[in-house]
Amino acid sequence: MMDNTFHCIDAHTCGNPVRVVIGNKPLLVGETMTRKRQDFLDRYDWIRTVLMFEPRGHDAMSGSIIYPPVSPDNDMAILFIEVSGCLPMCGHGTIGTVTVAIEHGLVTPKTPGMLRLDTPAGLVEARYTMDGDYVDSVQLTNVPSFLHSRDMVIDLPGIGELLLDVSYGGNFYGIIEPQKNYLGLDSLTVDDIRRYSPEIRRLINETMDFIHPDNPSIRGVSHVMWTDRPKSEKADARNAVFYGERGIDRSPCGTGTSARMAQRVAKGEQQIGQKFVHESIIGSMFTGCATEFVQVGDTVGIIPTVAGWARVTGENKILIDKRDPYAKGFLLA
Ligand code: PYC
Repeated sequence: MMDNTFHCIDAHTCGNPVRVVIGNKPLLVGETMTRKRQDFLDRYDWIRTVLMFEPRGHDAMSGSIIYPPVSPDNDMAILFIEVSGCLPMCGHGTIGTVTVAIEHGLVTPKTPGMLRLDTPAGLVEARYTMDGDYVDSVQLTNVPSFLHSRDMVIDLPGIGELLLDVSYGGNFYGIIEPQKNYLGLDSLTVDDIRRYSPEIRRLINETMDFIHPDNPSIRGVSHVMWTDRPKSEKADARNAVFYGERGIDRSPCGTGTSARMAQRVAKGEQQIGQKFVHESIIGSMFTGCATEFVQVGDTVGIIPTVAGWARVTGENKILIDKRDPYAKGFLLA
């Protein structure tokens, strides 16, 4: 029987929350992070809803649980928890988790300045720089990313036809660029993004079953990315990423940036080795690069890197009072 107290360190990565659970972690069964993720969902999903849903979390809440590595060559494993479930991979979550783990001495890197991470989507390498006792920045070498489908057309009630691509960067993304019926981010309110995106995701998933060729547990478009030209002169593009039922990423989205670079490289809009600075809905930035081509199933994809920073906001001892009718959390529909 687990006790009812969860020790967490709260942080944010370029504006998006990362709640890292460091105490009272459930023991998970399975030889891989894919199996452990399924075990968590089968037996311990209540921990996710306790820590991510209101009143302890919110619509865009996100976090992780750190585990020992599944392979002895690696440094640690990460299980991602967030409002919509357990993502196979989360870029902002990894940057935040690495920052917390290093700053709080939760892991001893086998190679100084680098952590090899087991995630449900595969191996991710994180290189970090220090500023005294603090982690200054983290650069991820993410899982192979690829453009899955291009030039799909959906008919969105109230808006009309939208042309979009589906690309993978650790999660599957529907990517919508400015066009006749979408004039750019300034033409949408936050409420518009929340209203249209779930419907778009539903329509995309109706067209076919999006399945990762090497890991069938990763399936379905979960995220919708609205793209635009940057506001900052330092950036190459801007985005707003929708996830869960109402979440909008405040960071430029690590798996989204990876998916976007895979799409851009496949369409000849970005070269291998070229820097890509991605700006978020709040103006924070990740620096990405497609470092090389890689084969993924029948498709040529890329190996993406994504760099950003995270800052710790506090230490959090989260309690569950058994008398609390909202102990397991709730979300507004
Ligand atoms: O950074 O990969 C990411 C991410 C996914 C959902 C929110 N952020």
